[in-house]
Formats: sequence, C-alpha cells, structure tokens
Amino acid sequence: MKRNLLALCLLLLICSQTYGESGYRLWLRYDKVKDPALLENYQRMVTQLVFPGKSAVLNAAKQELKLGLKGLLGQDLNAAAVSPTLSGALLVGTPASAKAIAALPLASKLKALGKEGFLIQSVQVKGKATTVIAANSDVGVLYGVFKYLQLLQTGKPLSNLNISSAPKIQLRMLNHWDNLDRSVERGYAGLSLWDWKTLPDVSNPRYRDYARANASLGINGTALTNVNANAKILTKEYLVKAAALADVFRSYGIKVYLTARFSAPIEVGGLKTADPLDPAVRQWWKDKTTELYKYIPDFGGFLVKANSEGQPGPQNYGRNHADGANMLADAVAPHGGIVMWRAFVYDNKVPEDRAKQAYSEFKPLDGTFRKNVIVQVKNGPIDFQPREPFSPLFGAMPKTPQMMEFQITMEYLGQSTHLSYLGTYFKEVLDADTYSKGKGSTVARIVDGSLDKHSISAMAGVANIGLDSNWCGNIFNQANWYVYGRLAWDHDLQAETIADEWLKMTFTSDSGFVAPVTQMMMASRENVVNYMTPLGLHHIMSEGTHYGPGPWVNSAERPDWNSTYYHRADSAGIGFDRTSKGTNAVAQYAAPVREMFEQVEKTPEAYLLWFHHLPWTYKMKSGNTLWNELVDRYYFGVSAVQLTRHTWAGLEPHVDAQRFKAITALLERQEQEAKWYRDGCVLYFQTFSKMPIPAGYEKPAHELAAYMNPNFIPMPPLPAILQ
Ligand code: GCV
Repeated sequence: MKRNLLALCLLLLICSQTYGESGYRLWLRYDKVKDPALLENYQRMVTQLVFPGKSAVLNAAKQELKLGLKGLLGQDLNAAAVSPTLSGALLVGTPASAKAIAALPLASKLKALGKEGFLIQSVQVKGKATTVIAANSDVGVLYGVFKYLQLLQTGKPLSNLNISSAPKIQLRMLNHWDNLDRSVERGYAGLSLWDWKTLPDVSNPRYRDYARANASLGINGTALTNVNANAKILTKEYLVKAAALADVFRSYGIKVYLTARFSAPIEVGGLKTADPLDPAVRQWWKDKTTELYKYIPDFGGFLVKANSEGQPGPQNYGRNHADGANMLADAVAPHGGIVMWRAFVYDNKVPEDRAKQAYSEFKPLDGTFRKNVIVQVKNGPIDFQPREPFSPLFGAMPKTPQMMEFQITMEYLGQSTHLSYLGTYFKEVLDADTYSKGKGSTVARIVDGSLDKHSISAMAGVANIGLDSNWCGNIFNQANWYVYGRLAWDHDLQAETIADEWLKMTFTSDSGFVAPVTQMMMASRENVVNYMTPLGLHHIMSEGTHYGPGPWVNSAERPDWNSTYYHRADSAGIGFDRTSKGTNAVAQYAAPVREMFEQVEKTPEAYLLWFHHLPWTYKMKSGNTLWNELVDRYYFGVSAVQLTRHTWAGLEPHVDAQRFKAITALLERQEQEAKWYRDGCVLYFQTFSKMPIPAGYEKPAHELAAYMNPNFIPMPPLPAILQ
C-alpha cells in the first residue's frame, strides 16, 4: 500500500514536471518562495490580514492576496480583523473601507495618487509593525495588492516600505482584433478567448484569469472586437454576451469597449445611409448607445477604423474623420463614453507616399474633434514594422488628444515563433523627442497628455492573446503583454527592469538565469531588425501573411502593399528617398528632427534607408560600403540568434522541462527562419548590387529562386507539443 502511494506520488511529481508547466499561469504563479531564509523572513513579516472592505473589486483583491500569500508563503490567513493586533499585520483598503486606514496620517499622500494610484507603506499601528496597502479607490487597492505580491515574487525586502505609484496614462487598453467567428486577425496564439456561442450562459474561468493578468499590470480597458468590425456586435444578441464579459471584468477594474462599424446603421439598423450628418443616422447611434449602456452601464466607448483598408467611413458620404468621430462622440457623451478614432489611414488612389497620408488627412482636422474623442495613432507612419521612426502625427495636433497604438502581436516581427522582447521597441518610440514644443517633447509626454494639457490620455496595445495554453503562442511573448501593460502604467520604467521583473515572476529569481536571459531579451528585437529589415528597410515581408522574406513582392493589389514600393532597390542603390528631393515626408517632422532626417550624414543608420536612397558603394560610419554593411547586419542578426539559442541551451537546470523544451524548439526554429530571411533578402538585393557576399560568410543554402517559391519551407513543422 505504502509502496503504491509512493509510486503514485512519484508519478504525480513527474507529470507535474512534464505536463504541468504549459505557461498558463503567466507571471502570476505564486509558487512557494524557495530560499528558506527569505521565506522565514517573509512569514515573520506577514502574520495577519486586516482587509475589511467588501465590494466586488475589494473581494477580487482579497481573493488574489490570499491566493498569493498561500502560494508564496504557505500562509492561509483569514481577513476577519478590523485593526492590526499583531506585529506583521497587512492592512489593506481605502479610508472608506477600512477605519484603521482612515485613522492613519495618509491623507496628503493619498491625495497625490488620484483615482487609481496606491501606496504601500511600513507604519506602526498602536505599536504594531504594520504594512499598509492603501488607495483612494477599490481598484487602486487591487493594483496595490498586485504590486505587493510582486515584491514577494521578486524577492524584494518587506521592511521600511515606502512605495507610491499612480498611472501616468488614464486609459490603458488592450485591443483585440477578434472576430465573431473566433478567428483573430493577426492572432498567432489560437482562437479568440471570447466564446460567443456559449456566452452569456457559460463563464469560462479564462475570462477571470485574463482579467487578473491585466489588472496585475493596471490594464483597465479591453476592446473586445476587431477594428475590421462586424456590425452584428451591436445587436442585442451580442450585446448581452459582451455584457457577460463586462460583468467578469468589472471586478478587476476593466471596462469593455467595442468596435463600431461605420455602416452599422445600414447593416443592422435598416437605414439607407450611414452619413454622419444625417439626422436619422445620428439618432440611430444615440438610440443604439442608450441601449448599449442598458446592458453595460460602464461601457467605455467605441474604437473605430474608418476609411482605411476598405472599411466604411464618413468619407463615403463626402464627410471627414471629425464628422464621423463627433457623431459617435455625441452619442456616447451623455453616458460618459469616449471615441477612439484611428488615424491608420492610407488610400491607394492618392499617389502620395503612404508614410505621409495619415498626417495629411488628420493634421488639418486638429481642433475640430469633440472633447471625448481621442485619435489613436500607430507608433510609426507605416504599419508596426520591426523598426519605424515615430509617426510624425505625434505632436502635430496639439489641440487633439492622441493615443499610442502599439502592436503586441508582432505581425511583422516573427509572430509567435520568434523571440523579440518589445520593451526596447516601445521605449524607443516613447522616448523619441518630437520637438513639437521644443526639446523634451517626447512621444510619451504627448501620449500621457502632459505636453498639451489634455484631459484624456490613452495607450492601446493590439493583443497577442488567444486560447493557446500559454495564452501567447510562445512563453516569451507573455513578456510583451507584460511590458506593454507596465509601460502603459509608467512609461518612465526601463525595459530592462521590466524584463528582470517578468523573468523573476515567470521563471526564477536565480541570478544565474535572470542575468543572461535579461541580456537575451534586451538584444532580441535588434536581432530581428537585423535579419529582417536592417538600416531602415521596411515592409519587405511575404505578402499577406507578413511572415518570411518577400523583398521581391511586386504584384500586390495595391502598389503600397508591394515590397518594391518600400525598398526601391535598383542598380544605383537602395532605400526610399523621403527627403525634400524625394517625397518630402521629412517635412512632416518638427524642425530639428526634420533636419536630422533630411541630411544623410545626420540620419541615424537605423533609419538610413527609410529616408534615403543611397548607392551600394555609399560609405558607412564603419568604413564599410552600404552593401557590405547590409550583408553584415543580416549575418549578424542570424549569429545573434545562434548565440541566444546556445545561451538558452545552458540554462536547462533552471527551467522546468516543459517550458525549456518549448522554448528550445522555438529558438531552433527562429534560427532557421532568421537564415531564411537573411538569405532571401541578401540574394535578392544582390541581383541589384551585383556585389559579392563578403568573404568568410557561409553561403546561402539555396539559390534565390528557391526562396522566392511561395512553397519554400525553411524548416519542418513544429513538434506536436507546440502546435
Ligand atoms: C486590423 C495592418 C494589418 C491588418 C490590420 C491593419 C489595421 O494592415 O495587416 O490586418 O487590420 O493593419 O491596423 O487596421
């Protein structure tokens, strides 16, 4: 009997090591603190829970705290006390929900924290050493609880705490490009989380776990549906389903937003037009919105893609973007809602450089939008390329709040198979100085509203989340969800600090693991840039899928879907001349930035071919010819991935078998695919440069024709465990 039990325990242990680590728990793992001395210290510091509040949000916070303390410290504390009676008490709440907090001299500190901020402070309550987690609102408490648990998860000391934190940006959004049939546009992690068929009756536990993960980062809004919108989402059938999700998310401080298809009045409203100045259309939206708020009383508002890539919009009726946005803004205003109107527009009938079109269409509209409209601008002027200069729209519309749209899902950066930590990418854009109001006019200050004193501010990330057991298709892509949320809360944080936090919470605090993997992550995005689009090249991926090399793409439906439109390689050289001698896109930037990009010697090499068409023999800073430098970068990108793979291979003792294997397989694949991008691009550009691949580099494995074959496979399919 005893032997059987032992065998069973062993089996369970093996199973949990082999199968139990899919990555589902994200960074909220709450495994017991490993270091015995630290554990003992923590257990001494947390002896009692004083958490009297009872709202839905406070209950969620309490549940999370209890879960975390039980897992991390093995302490099952009840929260019955109303005031600390033991040294080591944890006192949690708002002045309204906890008398013991109201009695503390925290008023001025709390005042500075606004609606969602929190403080975590070591205090004495009636002679008892106490840690207080306090906020002005219940959701602030929830955020404080997550921060407190993060301290434990990352091995931070719990004594003499004096932390206060408040978000710099008000609306911190995830945008899901999820369709009603559960497919996800540019989604690489399985089907949509939202099971429209079984909603509203069935509440999948994933909904709550999704909300927990978001709340742990401070994400407070989710746009459930694709910007390429389906009007059906606005029908009663779907509104009740969206309302069921909103009911789950509410306890975690998350509001639901929906995408509004501009032609909905025709498609689901039976009207003959969707003209935003037509009184019947305006009334339809007002009525629809009133109905919507009956189902979702705290509905956040609409996110709209209009007159872009075939989506209907106000221009179909000879109206402009402000006419369209303002009509919707008027409909949601009485309910406190907002409209997020996207500036991702380009029109192939307009022969203007695509990089200029959003600015050309939107800048003239500055000052004509309603107060509850915010214009959502992609980070760069084209489309989420591995590297783009910041969009010139940032700072160009000072009378209009502008929000950032980042893409977490990595459509153009290797999707869910390549390791590319986006922290460095997001920071590069946020820290960029637009000079729109002189030095220090960073993109971050435009987005947080501080530069132009706007009353609303927002940031959106296009989600990389799906039904995949690890949520993101690749465990490292969880870091991109994480870093997006952390920077949306505080854009001053450093990418490296966030990577370190994420690693400790997701894997282990062992510095033998954290240090090399942080370095791997920090280098990873630049590696992708190098083997895909070095020196400012862009949009040269496979057509449609945007996966794999495609610099030869030249027969797409629209000229600006062709790679040749962007790289302009010819026998004379390569690159897009956007200077005053070319399309003059540089003129859309404020003075010092404009001058920098106008002059080739001043243009950072990272953006060289974005702004300049240069001869193959152009002399680079390294002394190389442009051709040799280009080839160097492509080869360097691949070597760096090889190095990453080797570093990872040496870390096996630190990681459970399941996650180790999954990541190993993906890195192998990344290496093969990096070669695919490199060889396809180098061989193709060589047909113009007519120059040799410098000596010492391995030869591409195939002829160019093989890479250009759409059926080319760089590597056998992924093992079943990853499919
Ligand atoms: C949702 C790119 C993507 C499209 C996406 C579009 C957008 O073009 O390839 O899938 O559509 O951006 O952001 O609207």
